[in-house]
Amino acid sequence: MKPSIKKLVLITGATSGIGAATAKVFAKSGYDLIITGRRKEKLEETKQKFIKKYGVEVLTLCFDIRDQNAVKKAWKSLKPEWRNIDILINNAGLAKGFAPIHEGSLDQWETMIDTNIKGLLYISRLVTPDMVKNQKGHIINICSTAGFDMYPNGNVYSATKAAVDALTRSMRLDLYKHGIRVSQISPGHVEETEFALVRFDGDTKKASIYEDFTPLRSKDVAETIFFVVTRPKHVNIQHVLLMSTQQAGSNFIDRSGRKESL
Ligand code: NDP
Ligand code: 8X3
Repeated sequence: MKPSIKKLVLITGATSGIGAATAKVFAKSGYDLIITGRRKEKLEETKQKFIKKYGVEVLTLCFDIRDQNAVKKAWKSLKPEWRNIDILINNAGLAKGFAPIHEGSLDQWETMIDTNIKGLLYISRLVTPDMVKNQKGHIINICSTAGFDMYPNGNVYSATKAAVDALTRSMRLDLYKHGIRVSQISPGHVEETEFALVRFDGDTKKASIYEDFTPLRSKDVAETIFFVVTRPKHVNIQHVLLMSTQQAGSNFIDRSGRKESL
């Protein structure tokens, strides 16, 4: 179903996982897109595919979201009409490592803080002035169950997601009087992503964390995001916390086998 008015969505971290699945759901529905990430080829491949398959306009911005100047440069490279973002999806993020606090890696902590908190702030600071000027817009922050429900060895990743939650609520307080909706999506475990592989530095054995239960799929999260942004303008779904049926909390997962047919 095409939206009646063409809308522009900016999705950070659209080269894989939740961001890529979300880009597809929006492109399929006729939204124009700005997709970002560090992997240029993936962005280009997605762009060509969406233009051909869905007839939408797609722009790619390749930058490391931790680099304030790179984010600024990418934003400034956009023509003014591409800066009127209707929907900003702050999705780029990652976990690095899985160690107790007394053994954690400072480098990994910095990577998570710089990406999940500072990166989200850099892009939001650039996109929101035009939203305020236009008196409309919708921001979706991708948080996590980890931001509310801690688990052993999750420490700094959880802290970054708790910060995302604080920012979501603060951003809403700053922006609601300008007609801007701020929403948050907090998923539990999601497969069809590179999340675990990235967390464990490409160690496929350690990253095999979804084999004994059925987690959410990236498309489940993408469809939830789509539902949230397509409510009537007077409705703001502030927060969606979603988990697979076999997960009841960060520390409660039914690992008795995959139950695909649930
Ligand atoms: P993926 O690893 O599949 O995707 C992460 C995306 O973030 C990639 O597109 C990656 O692009 C981008 N990214 C990471 N670091 C940077 C950076 N420094 N600069 C620019 N882009 C970056 O994981 P998910 O899809 O699972 O993760 C998406 C979001 O969902 C994250 O915020 C994550 O914390 C959250 N989440 C994930 C859950 C899960 O179980 N998978 C559950 C709950 C929340 P590139 O590598 O090209 O730069
Ligand atoms: C990702 C989910 O539980 O691995 O945010 O932290 S978890």
